[in-house]
Amino acid sequence: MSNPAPEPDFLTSEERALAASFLDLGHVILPVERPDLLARMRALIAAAAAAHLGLPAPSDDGGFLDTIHQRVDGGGLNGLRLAVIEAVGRESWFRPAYYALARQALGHLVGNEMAMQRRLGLSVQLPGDASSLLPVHADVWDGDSAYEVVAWLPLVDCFATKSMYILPLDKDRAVQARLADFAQGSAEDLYRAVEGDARFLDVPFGSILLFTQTAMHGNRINLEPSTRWSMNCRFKSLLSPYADKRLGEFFEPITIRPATRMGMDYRLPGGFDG
Ligand SMILES: O=C(O)CCC(=O)C(=O)O
Ligand SMILES: [Fe+2]
Repeated sequence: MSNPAPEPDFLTSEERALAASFLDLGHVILPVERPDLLARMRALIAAAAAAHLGLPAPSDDGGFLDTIHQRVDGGGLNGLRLAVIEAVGRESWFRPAYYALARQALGHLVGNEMAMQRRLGLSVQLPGDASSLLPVHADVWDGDSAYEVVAWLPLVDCFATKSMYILPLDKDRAVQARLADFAQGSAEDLYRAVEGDARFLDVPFGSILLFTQTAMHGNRINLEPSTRWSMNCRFKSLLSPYADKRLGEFFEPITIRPATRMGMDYRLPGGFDG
């Protein structure tokens, strides 16, 4: 006798498992869906960084990025970052490739009609450098929509202080409920209060972190001997509420389905009462 077929349900078991994990922790870490594209993306970035420094494209992209602090110091860092981000912006395939790294997971977590951040973020953190740190924050406190998911992509192995930290949702919500108690203090005071619960995420190259920026997160001085390179990009359901970061400015629609396009374009005829 064969087993009876399972009851039909609206969500697949895969969707259910990913949702449960995201809603429980506020983040998930997954293997990228297109390692081939990830390799191309990193090669472009390594070549752009090398060109900015007057060097030939490296043969070992990961090793080159990991050791970039041997070739640039804190003073040259922002120029390097901007040159790389500009090179990325010139490649029209780069954002579709970024999306393709987590297409299925974003479909499960966000939706199948999405808006994507137009300009990708790039973070480079040299060992011991305190100049580009992000103190503990939730982006939603400062003009982002609560409906966003951040896709955070390591270009080298990121772990411990070379990575970012985030609070698990239960701890985060408990602190946010009494955030007024911290209003007089500094961001560092707030960090001290949550430090014990902060999880520095282990996100090796080849994986991608999807997190809610409604949970407190940030980074600390990179105490590892190698340089952190990561990108970040926000995705949201196209028709979900927007905050300060508007559709058409900060966000661009990437997957409008035909029924939505039909609805957006349709105008009711005037002067006709049925
Ligand atoms: O990359 C980091 O360390 C923090 C990133 C962040 O705050 C964000 O993407 O919202
Ligand atoms: Fe953030």
